[in-house]
Amino acid sequence: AEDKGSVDDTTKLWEILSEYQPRTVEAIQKQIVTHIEYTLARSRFTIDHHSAYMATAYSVRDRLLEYFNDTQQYFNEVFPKRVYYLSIEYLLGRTLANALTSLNISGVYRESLRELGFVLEDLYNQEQDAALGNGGLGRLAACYLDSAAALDLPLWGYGLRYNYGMFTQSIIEEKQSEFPDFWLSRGFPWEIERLDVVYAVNMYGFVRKATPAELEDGYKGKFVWEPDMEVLAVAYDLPIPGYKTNTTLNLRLWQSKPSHDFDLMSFNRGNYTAAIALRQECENITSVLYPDDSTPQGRELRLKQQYFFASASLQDIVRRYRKSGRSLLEFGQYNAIQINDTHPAVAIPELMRILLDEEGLPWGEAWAVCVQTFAYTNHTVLPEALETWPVPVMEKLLPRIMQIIFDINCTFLSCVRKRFPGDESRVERVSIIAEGHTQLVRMAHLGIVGSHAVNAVARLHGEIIQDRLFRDFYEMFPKRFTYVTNGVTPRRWLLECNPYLSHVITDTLGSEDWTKDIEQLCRLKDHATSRKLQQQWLMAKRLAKERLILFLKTTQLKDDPNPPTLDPNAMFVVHIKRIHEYKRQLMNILQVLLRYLRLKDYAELVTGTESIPHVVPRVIIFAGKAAPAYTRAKEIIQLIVSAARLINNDPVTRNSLVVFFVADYNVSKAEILIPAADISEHISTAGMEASGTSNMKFALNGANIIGTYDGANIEIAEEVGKEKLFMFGANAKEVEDVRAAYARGEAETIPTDLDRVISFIESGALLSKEERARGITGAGAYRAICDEMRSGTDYWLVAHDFQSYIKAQAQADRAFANPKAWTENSINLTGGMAHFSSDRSVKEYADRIWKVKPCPVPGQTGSIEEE
Ligand code: F58
Repeated sequence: AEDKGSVDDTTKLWEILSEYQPRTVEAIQKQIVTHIEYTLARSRFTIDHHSAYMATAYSVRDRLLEYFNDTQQYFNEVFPKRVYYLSIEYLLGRTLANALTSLNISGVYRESLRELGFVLEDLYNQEQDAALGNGGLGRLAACYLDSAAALDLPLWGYGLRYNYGMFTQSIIEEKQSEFPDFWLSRGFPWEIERLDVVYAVNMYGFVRKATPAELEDGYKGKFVWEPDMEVLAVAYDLPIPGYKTNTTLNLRLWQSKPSHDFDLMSFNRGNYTAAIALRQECENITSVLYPDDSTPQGRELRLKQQYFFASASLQDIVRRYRKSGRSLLEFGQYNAIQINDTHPAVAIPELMRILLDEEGLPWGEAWAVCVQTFAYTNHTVLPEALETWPVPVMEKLLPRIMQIIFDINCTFLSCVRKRFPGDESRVERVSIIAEGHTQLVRMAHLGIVGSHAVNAVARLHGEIIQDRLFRDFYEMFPKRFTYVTNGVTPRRWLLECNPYLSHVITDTLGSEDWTKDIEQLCRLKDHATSRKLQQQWLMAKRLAKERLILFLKTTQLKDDPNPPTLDPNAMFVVHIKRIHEYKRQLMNILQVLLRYLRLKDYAELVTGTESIPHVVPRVIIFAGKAAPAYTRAKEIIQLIVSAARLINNDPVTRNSLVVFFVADYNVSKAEILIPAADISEHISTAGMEASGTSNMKFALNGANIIGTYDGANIEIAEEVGKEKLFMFGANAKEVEDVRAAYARGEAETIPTDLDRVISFIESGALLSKEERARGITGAGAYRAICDEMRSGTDYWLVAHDFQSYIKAQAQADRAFANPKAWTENSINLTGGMAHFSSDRSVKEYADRIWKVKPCPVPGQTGSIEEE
């Protein structure tokens, strides 16, 4: 970067560099064709949809890069306080539509492509999802990047460039099977490889004291880490365009690669096989995203990923800051680093290592810089999901980091002892190191101790972490704790995914300003009773349903010889998220089975009719992935799939009830499912779902919520009025009480309706043909589920909440039967969702936690094309 080349007069260079590409149809067409010929080396005889997509993407990328370069240059000039968002996951989904929308050039591209013989929307479908995340946490990170760019905040994201993203899910013999997702196989046109941005990351080896000779030579630290392995981190930059602004931010993803220097080190010399194996080990670090949604694997590779990520990012951040020539003591005034859950928390001791060993700062000053810089977001209260690392593992892999963590802990615990003399049990509770047979590093404790702010992701979640999970810490640092309720970007999750409704909204409000100034949405409520709007609203919903039906027909039902008919007038109920016991997909499918049994009862009474009268027909859709090692979650998927098979093939009920499990749920499928829903399910056991974000996406698209008093459901209910939603079940406090009663041995008798469904499963009704052929009888694969339901003490309170859930479902049926009132309600839901835009969330982080201000890139007026 220091090498400016040998040209003295750069006037010409600058002149050309500051020319923006024209945005005319003709210029765009030329550029696309140029990419077809020169970038992809295709001829007119070999151009297909995929190469047309690639060429279009490259041409859009060229435009993005103009803004990107201007933005980075402007940030360097102004040198505002910057934010770095560290997340080990980003669930980005597709980019093309998003980039076109942000640059406001979809129309001119559509036109350009049309003349070249392509339909823009067809090209969207050529793009593979970038699925570098598991679920909500990774998708939240992606929404926050979008909002930070739209708000002109000087923010960069850092992450890992996994070769294999979230696994591909197939349903084979009614069970989940996982396949690798090699998302890069057909090329990823959006990134910029930065072979010149490379850092070495140390691993293994030992730590020794610096020698007097080294100190004399200018070495600044007291300790020297002699690593046994050195891995290189290469940067890949992904431009993040801001919606209708010049700002284009950066998501920098690191890929691991072996270091050549290290091959030449003495112990490798001559041992060719070992050297190759070592190179492989280095490459493996960013090879695969961990598909675990519940428990840390305790695997060394995962820790390697985390440290590799933290170290490369921190080295990059410190280097950028140092270039400005400012003092490291002011580092925290110019840099805020947000750690997204504990996965990047090892960045805290890593910054300490850089400041102590490489920069020679004294401990106290280095620590003050750390705490001022870092902030930590917690996303879970599930104890099994709170990360810990065995000390021996960390000591072996990261000897210097382990030493620093021990020192941090020692200093921290002496403060605790001073404040609470004699309270050794408190010391044990808050220690970063958990004592026991094997000592463990508690990453959440490290995150809290090393940050100036710790935030939950919804209000209830905030209360739970203060009162229960981190109570001792809250007593020590009450000001450190806060919550920022999650939000979702209205661009991807309404404007792009639901063009029908967006059009209606823009038409009603008289402008498209709501896409940037989300408060405008509130004005929809003034029109909720308008007949005209209600009709348009219904039509938009219908179009979204038709699109989903088409999708199901061409995928799911493609090979079905006897597919169920899908009626767009039916109530579409959607339950999509990771499969987990606490999210209670089980409760939903049991309810569906009860509905089925009741329909059968009813049909018996009214025999001879084509369809069952006076019943609100339902299309019920489930989707989601189970962690590959999570047996119970996989049994739940199997239960849903086999129930769907039974129900969809029953001629008696099939006009009133259809059930799907849509395989391989991802962001682009969510974009089809969410706009089509009339109702969505957010039915976690209260106190367990930190926030939830799909609840917001559904309500934004006018879908109602059947939900528990959990996470952000509570705040949504407050915002729109809880009578507008279908809320049910035990609240967080009651869940605690019920569990305490269970623990005392006070089992509950299970409700009759639930008993009926369980008996039905136990009768063998859901066994597959193959299972029957193998002589299996009874509950088969669902034995454990049935037993747990019958126990009367199930930990997730499915049995306890069942009856009130059934009631909520019945209320929904009744409400849906009145389309006018339903539609009015739906308009009011969308109108009430302004608060759940990620623009609002990111503003809160910026004001309250990061203390950063927007830094709008001036840019050339008119450089953004108005359509
Ligand atoms: C989710 N966590 C929460 N974790 O469950 C959800 O309530 C919340 O809305 C969302 O974060 C955003 O705050 C979540 O998605 C993961 O996927 C982890 C990935 C790494 C392994 C452990 C789970």
